[in-house]
Amino acid sequence: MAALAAAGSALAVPAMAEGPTTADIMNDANTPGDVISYGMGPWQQRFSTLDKLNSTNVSKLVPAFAASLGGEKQRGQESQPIVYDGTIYVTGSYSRVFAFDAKTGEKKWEYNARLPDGIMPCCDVVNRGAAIHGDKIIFATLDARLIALNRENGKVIWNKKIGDYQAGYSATAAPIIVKDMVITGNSGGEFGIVGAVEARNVDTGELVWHRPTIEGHMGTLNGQDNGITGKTNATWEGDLWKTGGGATWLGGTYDPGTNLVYFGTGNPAPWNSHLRPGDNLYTSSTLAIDADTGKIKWHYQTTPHDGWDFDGVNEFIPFDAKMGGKNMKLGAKADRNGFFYVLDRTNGKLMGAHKFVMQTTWADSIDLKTGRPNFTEGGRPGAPSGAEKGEVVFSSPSFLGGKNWMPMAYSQDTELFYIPSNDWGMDIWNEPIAYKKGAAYLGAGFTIKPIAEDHIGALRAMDPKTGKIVWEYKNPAPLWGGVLATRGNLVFTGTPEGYLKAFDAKTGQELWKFQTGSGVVGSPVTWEQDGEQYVAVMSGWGGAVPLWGGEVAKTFKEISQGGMLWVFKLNN
Ligand SMILES: [Ca+2]
Ligand SMILES: [Ca+2]
Repeated sequence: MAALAAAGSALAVPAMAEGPTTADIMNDANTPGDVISYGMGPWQQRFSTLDKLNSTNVSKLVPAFAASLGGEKQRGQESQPIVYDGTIYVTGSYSRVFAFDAKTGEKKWEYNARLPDGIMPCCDVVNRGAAIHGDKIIFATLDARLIALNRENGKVIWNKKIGDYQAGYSATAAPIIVKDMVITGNSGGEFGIVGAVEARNVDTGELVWHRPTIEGHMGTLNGQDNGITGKTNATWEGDLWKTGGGATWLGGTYDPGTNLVYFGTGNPAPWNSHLRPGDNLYTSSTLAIDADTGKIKWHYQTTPHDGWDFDGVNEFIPFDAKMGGKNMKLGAKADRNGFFYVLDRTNGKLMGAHKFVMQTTWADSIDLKTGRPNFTEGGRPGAPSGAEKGEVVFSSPSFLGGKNWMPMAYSQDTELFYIPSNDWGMDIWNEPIAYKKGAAYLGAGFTIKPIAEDHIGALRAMDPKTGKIVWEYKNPAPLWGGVLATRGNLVFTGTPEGYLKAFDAKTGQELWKFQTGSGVVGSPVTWEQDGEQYVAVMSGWGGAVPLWGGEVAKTFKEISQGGMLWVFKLNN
């Protein structure tokens, strides 16, 4: 009876969740008064229609306030702010969430996840952002959990495990909201985990569907078996698919028109490719997954039989354009492997593939008919013999990629993609390795090296129709932050040297910069508040580069750590 009474009262007084609905989130790109999704809209183009701040007045952009994440926990701050109803929400390093007053910067609340000893993030203790829905802020933690907080007070509403951290699972991506579900991936490709995409009920956190990314593993839908991914042993020999990697560690995008969720997948495990002959599906790929059924509709593999740690996780950004005289539904990805791919987003057909970096040693070009790379002879590191390491090869891009996690932007005005890229190479070799739960599973070694005298980082404006680089800005240290484009003819991105910079979107001319006191590896956003246009970005140097940078580390050895939210507006 008690249960019935409770149900009755719930019906009589429906628990109306105040706050953004799924419909509001789908419309985020058209509502410049708030930022309620990662990427500023389900397509994640990171384009704002605001133009009060523009290339003629950006020189008058000044800080409105700054807010510290405080404490002793610094390291990489890769988050993108969420702005809603007078509050700015940011995630911080070490699985923290903060709510700040959007007018004053005063802290409203802070949530610190209690992380166990023995978490195994490969590439710093970062987090890339939260999702907002109704009364909740939802984010992923380094011990592979998804947590929903009450956005008014930071109290936990639900807390769900998405992987076993003791087996190397973790999570750092911003979740996305699709049809009242929260959809997320997992991290841990360097530990022989199995990549997956999963959808949960946003109100309860209960699992709706789970789709592994490695062939042979069973998916689920509403607690029932939902078909094996691919066909067991079709592109993997023996048992290696059981610990095959393919982590979906960067999250995904969503296209309401096709109802497809696009997630990239990471490297096959281990790195030593001689142990796993075959294409190793669906690693180093983009997967298009039906949002309702959790089934893979199409896939495109950027690096078949990867041997360089060319994770294919980079964001796949839907855009509409005329190609070959036809209006096309397209999507683009700037891959770790140095090529920029344009696909038909309805079926995964390759429409174009162009280099966006100085050098690709592993493949010359991409065959537009087959969609496969034209591999370079001798470009793959050699097989170990017995206990001896295999032949060392010089490879470019380095495993940190022509572009890594940092999201590009697409301007609907210039019709260009703005790609935060890096020119660097590596010596790489293979070693013997066997899988052991919770231990690094590489079977490879590497040293990263610069390949240019004057830069590593390069922000590049790419015409997706022609593959032409329209302009580039070179930066001494590696670029590691996200990009924002606006209708004000502006492109913003941060540098490890501590600057947030603004460029002319058409010409690439640098128009403004501000020193934030630590490296900027977060993703900037913009919104309108009380009739004025604001810009916000996180500052705090870290991420994979200082951990794995090898010889390029000299470009950033003087940079201090930090943890600040910076907010700017025009000085009127
Ligand atoms: Ca909005
Ligand atoms: Ca990887």
